[in-house]
Amino acid sequence: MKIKTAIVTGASSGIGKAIAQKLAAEHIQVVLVARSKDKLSSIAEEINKQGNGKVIAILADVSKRDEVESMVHKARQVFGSIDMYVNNAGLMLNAVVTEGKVDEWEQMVDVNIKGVLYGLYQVIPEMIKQQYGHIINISSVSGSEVTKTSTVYSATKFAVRAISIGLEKELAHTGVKVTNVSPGMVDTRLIENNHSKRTPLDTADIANAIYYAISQPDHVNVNELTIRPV
Ligand code: NJP
Repeated sequence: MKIKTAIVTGASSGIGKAIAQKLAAEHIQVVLVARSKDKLSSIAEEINKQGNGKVIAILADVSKRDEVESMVHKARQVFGSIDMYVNNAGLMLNAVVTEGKVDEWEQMVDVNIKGVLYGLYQVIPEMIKQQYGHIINISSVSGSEVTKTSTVYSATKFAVRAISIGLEKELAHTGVKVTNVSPGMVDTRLIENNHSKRTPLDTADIANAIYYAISQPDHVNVNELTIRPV
């Protein structure tokens, strides 16, 4: 495995935390990114105690371009090159168009779409230069399906999937891989108000699927992963 260092956004809870734990357990050095200082510090401490991959925490709001730029800069100062970037930070707020909750729509667009692009902008040129890297974009099953309550959230996740599809073509022959991940329901705070009868997946199920994608041989690019509860 060529991946030695990874940045995981939204690592202060849920799926991002599980991805960071899995990568560190596989001896990858991880930069944990989110806005909650205390949560990030305690996750970093907990992972570092296990003594596998070293982990550091950097605070950043991914919807702020300058904060993403400075986070990636700091990550490079500590770890040198960045081999993997996991665009996981995301929000699912009230998404119904007819209720007109413009502030919520703007937050979702800013974090779920612009946040993804800001991260890519910072890491891709170096990955192309080193002829190696892996981008993981966390979209959703809502990136290919829309319900009457998910319109705006789905729009942002369709956008993430579109970015993954286009980026894979842009990066063909560069050595940089792109994987779009579409989770179904996963047991995190994001689905607090969900009343589905299916038992949600564990966050570790998503982390394990991502590890499958990154542990393939150099010539294999797993472009799409959809993971749903049975
Ligand atoms: O949610 P949650 P998940 N800047 O709320 C961070 C997708 N997904 O793990 O900043 C930086 O536990 C926030 O950190 P903090 C979903 O769309 C999920 O379920 O400290 N970070 C926290 O660490 C999302 O893309 C399900 O508040 C920001 C993290 O994001 C991804 O999975 C299904 C931020 C959110 O953790 C992880 O969500 C599906 C910002 N501006 C897709 N704003 C599911 N759970 O069922 C938020 O299809 N964060």
